[in-house]
Amino acid sequence: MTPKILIIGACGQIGSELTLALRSLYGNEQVIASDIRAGNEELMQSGSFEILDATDKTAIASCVRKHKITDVYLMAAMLSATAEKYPDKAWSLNMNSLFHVLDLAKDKEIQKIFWPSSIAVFGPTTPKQNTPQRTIMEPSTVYGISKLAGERWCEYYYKNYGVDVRSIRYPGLISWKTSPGGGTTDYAIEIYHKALQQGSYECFLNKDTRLPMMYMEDAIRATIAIMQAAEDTIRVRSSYNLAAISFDPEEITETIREHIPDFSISYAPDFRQKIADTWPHSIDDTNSREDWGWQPQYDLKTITADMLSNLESLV
Ligand code: AKB
Repeated sequence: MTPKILIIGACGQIGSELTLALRSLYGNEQVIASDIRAGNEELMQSGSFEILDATDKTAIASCVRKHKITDVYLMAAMLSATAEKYPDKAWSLNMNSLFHVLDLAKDKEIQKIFWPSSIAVFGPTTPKQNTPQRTIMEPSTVYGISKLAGERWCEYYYKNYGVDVRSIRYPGLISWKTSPGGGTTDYAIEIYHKALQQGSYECFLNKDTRLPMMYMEDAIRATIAIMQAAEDTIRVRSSYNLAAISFDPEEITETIREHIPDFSISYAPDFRQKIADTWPHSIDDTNSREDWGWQPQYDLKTITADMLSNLESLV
């Protein structure tokens, strides 16, 4: 059966690309986009859109009933850097929205949920290299605490109420279509914009801050793949580790210099350095590969070439 999808947070960095990908896969009329405010032209014109506050349970429930929704992708969240500034708001948005959707599935109003987690669930005591699926998890950021709590609730709703919720721990995501907002890994997008606009970039992380990253195309493919996988192949019901590449600001700079030889970088680490220092350097995603066939396609060189040529064509 073709799913009838509601995307909550459809105008954000992941949501906007996911909406278009799902519309081209299932048909425009099958995918309802929603967000607290309107999005870009392509998203608004390619299918139905609803103004929806992810913390408003009644509004989500009536949207689900109105459109006879089967699957919800809950993409609304406050990311790591912003969440440190607004802990209460971050907790309220990240947790309440999840409960609203989990409860709709528990009450059989929807059939399937996608909910994104993050490498932020790991903390300073987690092994940093090739971080395993199951390991020490003591996140020290508001965002990380909310994502870890969310993961535990997803597993709880699956085990106790049979809720079919599926989740991925996204690494830092790199994209050119929609800007990210309030993340610690956002430097890896800003750097391309500044390289083209002014030939230089002041980085808010130190040059050797190695973090797991992924191109948006890969992240969208992973999201669709986990949702299309047969129910019994999804054996991790908290959230799956997911990996593609890892690099630091110095390495991304080198690949940019292959296209813009006199690009220069300077370093002025701010409060986001403290966040990045608690996160893994690389991720072991064996479970995703074995359970639902995950395989990334983009490496740092192909990401850089694609980012620069697409951003260049926009100006
Ligand atoms: C962030 O930097 O907060 C996000 C994430 C790693 O979840 N990109």
